[in-house]
Amino acid sequence: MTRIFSGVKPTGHLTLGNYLGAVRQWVAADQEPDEALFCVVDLHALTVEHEPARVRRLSRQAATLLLASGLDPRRCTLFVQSHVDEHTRLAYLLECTATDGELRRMIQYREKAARAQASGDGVRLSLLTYPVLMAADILAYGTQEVPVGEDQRQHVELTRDLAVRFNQRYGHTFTVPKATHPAVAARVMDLQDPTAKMGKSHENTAGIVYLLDEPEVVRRKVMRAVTDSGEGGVVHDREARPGSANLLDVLAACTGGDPKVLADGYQGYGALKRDVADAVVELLRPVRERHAELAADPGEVERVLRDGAGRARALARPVVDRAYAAIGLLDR
Ligand code: AQP
Repeated sequence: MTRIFSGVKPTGHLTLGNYLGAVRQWVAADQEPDEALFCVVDLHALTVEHEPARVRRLSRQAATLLLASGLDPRRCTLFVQSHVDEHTRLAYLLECTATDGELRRMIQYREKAARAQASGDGVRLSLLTYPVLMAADILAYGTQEVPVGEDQRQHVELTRDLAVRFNQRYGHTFTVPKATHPAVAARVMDLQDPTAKMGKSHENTAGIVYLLDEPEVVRRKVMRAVTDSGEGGVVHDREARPGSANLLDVLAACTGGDPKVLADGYQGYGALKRDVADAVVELLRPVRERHAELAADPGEVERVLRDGAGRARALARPVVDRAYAAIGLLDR
């Protein structure tokens, strides 16, 4: 059995990008609880300006949505990052392994630091070190595979580099994980700006489909999606026609088809958008319905998270203790 770990940040409402790029893969992984770990990575939400009450609300909502999407607490461990201290304990050792230069090269750091600077906020130190905490999240569990969207590829590469470096310096301690991505829709693009990722913390929400959007809102957003002008009808070309390629990718991910083959079936964008809207509405319908049921019973979600944290702690502690011993710290 393969041990997998992945997480979602409570920085906004979960999007179609989160679902197709990551969450759907988590649900598909038929697992034992100790082999599949999924986490609401709340500490990562503190790396940019945030409102405490909102982070708390979004953390609870993210956990509820993950259950509504089909994660089964009998087959996986679902927990909140800040409930398991081993993540931050290990992060410090990995900060002693990473270099300033390699963290400054991270694309997400550059983009988010530029955004923070432009809005007049200082760049938090934790924004720079966030990939190290993410590496700790992953390495603490002896993770083999990390199912994530394409945008996390560079961070998982860094995690691999840190694991290899630590093992070479201090003796074999960590399993070296690899990222896995879905075959289509590994990077769902914003419907209003198809050259940018659909991101849950972006300000212009017109191009973002949220998992809890009502069907008519989903339809409106899809029907108003920016498409591309050009000869030759609907084609799948991510470079030259990012808008239509994105819609075809979403349709393919929802219906199980091949985006290039699907393109041949359309003469114009109107019909394509209508089919995409229908497919997304149907995909999200059960998630919304189940979310409403679960949200009515917050005690159940809290129980799942408490149990999950207990299980996660028991798995992470021996790995982190081994790392503390390997790096030269005295036993407690
Ligand atoms: N657009 C996307 N397409 C495919 N996969 C995506 N993921 C995120 N966006 C897309 C994947 O979802 C998982 C959880 O993402 P996250 O919570 O770590 O980050 P985020 O949703 O991108 O939110 P942020 O960091 O706050 O970003 P912005 O500022 O862009 O909104 C991950 O596996 C991710 O790959």
